[in-house]
Amino acid sequence: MSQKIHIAAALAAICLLAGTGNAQAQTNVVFEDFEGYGASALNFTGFSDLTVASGSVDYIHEPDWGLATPFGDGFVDLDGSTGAGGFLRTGVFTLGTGDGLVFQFNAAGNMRGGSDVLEYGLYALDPAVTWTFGGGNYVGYNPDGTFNLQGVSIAGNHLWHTVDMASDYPWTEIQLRIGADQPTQFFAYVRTASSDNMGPLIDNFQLDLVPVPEPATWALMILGFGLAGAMLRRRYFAPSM
Ligand SMILES: [Ca+2]
Ligand SMILES: [Ca+2]
Ligand SMILES: [Ca+2]
Repeated sequence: MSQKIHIAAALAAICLLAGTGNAQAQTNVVFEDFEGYGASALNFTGFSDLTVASGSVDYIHEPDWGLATPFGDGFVDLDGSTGAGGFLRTGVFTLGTGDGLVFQFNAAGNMRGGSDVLEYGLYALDPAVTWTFGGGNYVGYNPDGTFNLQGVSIAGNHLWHTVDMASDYPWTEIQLRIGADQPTQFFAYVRTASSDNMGPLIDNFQLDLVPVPEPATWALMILGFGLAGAMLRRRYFAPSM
């Protein structure tokens, strides 16, 4: 067999393994752009992938309210119309050991007056599963494209961050990245303690799971690259036959 064929075979093996890696790529499990619910509705609870666990939220479909959104016509006022701010959460998802997640959404101030505190975070269902900075289930916080741990709070199985939002706080992407070093059942949430029926605005609520490749896959990929490198060296540096 010629060296060219050896190299082609090695590259094909690498592509195959890379393909295996892609099959484990980021999996979107929640994406809620709030575009599909018809007319605006106070104290709305009919979201496909999200539950109003306490308080209330309003579904806004512009131009009904005259508020600005860069993301289509539909979004949410996190403080509904019952005088009790909403707690909006996902269903329960499971992270395996070594898996990660990306939780992100867009948020803005209420655009009507006063200021609110927006809180978002994660709860692990098992109180024995605790979040930590580094040692256990770890956390990275990414508010503006920068990756750091600034501002995140942890108390056992509860991890959260709060943002003070003046009414004119501009639409901002908020992102939380987590990795698990133990099997972890969890849900993600946003909530506000606002109780004047004018709360932070929320859009594009998204949760992605990011499985990490199995160690065996990494070993095969490293082996594959090593073989290709060895064959390329032979091709270009071995004495001609
Ligand atoms: Ca929207
Ligand atoms: Ca409201
Ligand atoms: Ca408020």
